Amino acid sequence: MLTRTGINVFQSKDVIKRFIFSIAFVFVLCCILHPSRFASSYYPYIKYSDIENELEPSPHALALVKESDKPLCSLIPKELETSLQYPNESVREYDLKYLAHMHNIAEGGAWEPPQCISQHQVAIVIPYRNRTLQLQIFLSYIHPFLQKQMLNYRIFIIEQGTKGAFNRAKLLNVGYAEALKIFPYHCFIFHDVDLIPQKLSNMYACTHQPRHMSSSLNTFRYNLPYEQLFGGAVAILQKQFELVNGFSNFFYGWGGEDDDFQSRIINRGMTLCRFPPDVARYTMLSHAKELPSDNRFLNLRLGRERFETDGVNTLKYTVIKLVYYPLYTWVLVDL
Ligand code: NGS
Repeated sequence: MLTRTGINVFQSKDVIKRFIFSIAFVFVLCCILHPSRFASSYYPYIKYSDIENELEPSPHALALVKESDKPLCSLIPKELETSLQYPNESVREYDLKYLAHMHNIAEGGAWEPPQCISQHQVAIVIPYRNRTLQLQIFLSYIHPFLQKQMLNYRIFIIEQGTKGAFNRAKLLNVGYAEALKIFPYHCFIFHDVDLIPQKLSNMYACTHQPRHMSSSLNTFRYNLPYEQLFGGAVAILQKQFELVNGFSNFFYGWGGEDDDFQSRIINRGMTLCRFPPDVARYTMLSHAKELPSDNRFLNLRLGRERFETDGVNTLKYTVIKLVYYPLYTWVLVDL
């Protein structure tokens, strides 16, 4: 049968079918190449108004308040909306000494609100080697930031004392183990030293589900490069970290350890969450890009078989030095 234009009706149906098929094919391809654009609900963004409901208070703090004459601090202090200045990049040793004094920071970089009992008892663990200037900028910025959030916190700098490839994940496991020797923290924040949070509403506290904190980063033009990204700065409850057996100790060199950690969490039936992109905004301090490790994909693939046998339950290290500096607890470690 011919139409007025002379095209066979069956032929034209075929053209339409092919057209629809091509569109579907391109769509599937786009989904594969850019999962973050098409699967934005894969891990939920918590609504701004729900942030308070999602925060998990420390049971230890709730027990403490019964024996104290101080009241509980609110979960989120008021007046947290303000944007912050970019940190001062020309910070000096002298400024840092002054900071500890001015902000009543206890030895080892610990602080808690004087007027109430914080509901968040947080260990901030930073893996470190050779980034003096970034550390100074970070410390001068983060202490006043955390105090405005009324947290009970301590900053741990875990430095790899040995040469050779850097092992970010193992240092974080060490930070976890060393922190628990000092205080029963209920919440852990694993944080790179080059990340500067831009919004005070980005609470440095734990949510019911593990949270990817640095999801809106200037170097990624405030977009997620891929949906499963769980690196940079993350918050997880102590009990959840123990349940997933912490990080793998196998990842020497750059890349993959955070993806493995993400798989451990999902494998244990948890999900990830994120604060809204305009809250989870970070600036990255500039530095040269690390060379990716050749083993990272292999480690990642084999990692699944090691969730139970490689982690905090098999962690071995030697503390070379542990010093309570005015702005942080420093653990120099031989991995
Ligand atoms: C992935 C890495 C992650 C890393 C992420 C973002 O490719 O470890 O890039 O890196 N995974 C693997 O290499 C397997 S970033 O651009 O922030 O330096 O966190």
